[in-house]
Amino acid sequence: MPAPVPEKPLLRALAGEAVWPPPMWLMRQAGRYLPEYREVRAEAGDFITLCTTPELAAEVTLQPIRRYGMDGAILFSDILMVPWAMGQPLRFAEGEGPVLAPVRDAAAIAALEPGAVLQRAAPIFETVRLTRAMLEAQAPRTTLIGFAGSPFTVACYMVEGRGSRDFATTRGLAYADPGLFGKLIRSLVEATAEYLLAQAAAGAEALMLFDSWAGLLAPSQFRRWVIEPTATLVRLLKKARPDLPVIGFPRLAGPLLAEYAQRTGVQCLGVDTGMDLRWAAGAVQPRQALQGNLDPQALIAGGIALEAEARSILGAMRGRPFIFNLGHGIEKVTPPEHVAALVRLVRAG
Ligand code: 1CP
Repeated sequence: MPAPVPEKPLLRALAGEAVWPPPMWLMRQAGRYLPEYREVRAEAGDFITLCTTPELAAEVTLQPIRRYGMDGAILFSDILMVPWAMGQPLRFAEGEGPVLAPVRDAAAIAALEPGAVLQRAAPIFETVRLTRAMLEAQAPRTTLIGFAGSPFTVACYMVEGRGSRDFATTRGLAYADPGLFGKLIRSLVEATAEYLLAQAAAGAEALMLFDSWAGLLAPSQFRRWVIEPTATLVRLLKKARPDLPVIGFPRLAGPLLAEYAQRTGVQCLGVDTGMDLRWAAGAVQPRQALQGNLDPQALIAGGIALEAEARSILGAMRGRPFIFNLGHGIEKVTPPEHVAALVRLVRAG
């Protein structure tokens, strides 16, 4: 039996259709550049409280949908909520980013509780349920995107204990003790599959895997710690939910994007700001959608610079399955009216 044709533009693009004008949303579209986000964030006090209070998290997920009518709404949460749900102590320090108790040896890995993820993350699944219901009532053409970090990128934060420019400790551990690092990665693959399937059961219609630090790896390590675990994860997802499209975003993958696209089984490739979209189109299958890749700095600048960049992306992607997005998360200093101007431009095709 052929799969039913979805009505939502973003789901149609993910199914391989060249929808035009292309559906759009922006990575980190709910966030500090929006005054209405800052208000709810202040009310919640703590970032983890915001992520685990379904009414507040659903509200901020919907803010950019109300303001701009985006085609995609991304669950408001964070990639670090998986380690948090595995019992790794986590806090978000003001102006400093995430801080975790580092996991670097067998004892620390053994202390993790992957089996507790579904129970601890229950408020996040409730956010998905609530958000989907609100979208059906208020924006029925908008697709709800669930997400998680990819095993490698999440492992980066778990091992390093904080953000880093090069995640040298993590990459060093992967070479020095691949058995131990592999154990952490396998445990993340399993926990992440369960976590994403629970989001899907709660109403997420597509899933995105953020692999922000994939491009730090040497090719041999990229194959071992990015492509292989992602392929396993996607297989687990597809076994349970063959209908569910997956967007993979191996940031800074460069030419290895082609192998990632071939071997992981994702329907859509997120393209980072530094990659030429026409090259990416040649590196993936014609029915695999691309998503990206406007420079967040062009969105901050606005005006003719923004217009030229957006038009060049549209020109390169017309006639193939495509989702307009940024090449990296939106910056805090972005003027909200520049986002409105971009939406008008993309909607005009
Ligand atoms: O106080 C605050 O408001 C904290 C800022 C913030 C926000 C708004 C953090 C802390 N996370 C988020 C939400 C978030 N993070 C979303 C949902 C919002 C949306 O897209 O609209 C998503 C999808 C993420 C994903 C995420 N978190 C990534 C992958 C994407 C990327 O930007 O590379 C990563 C690496 C993180 C970790 C993280 N969480 C927060 C920060 C500041 C960071 C980066 C830490 C670092 O510098 O390494």
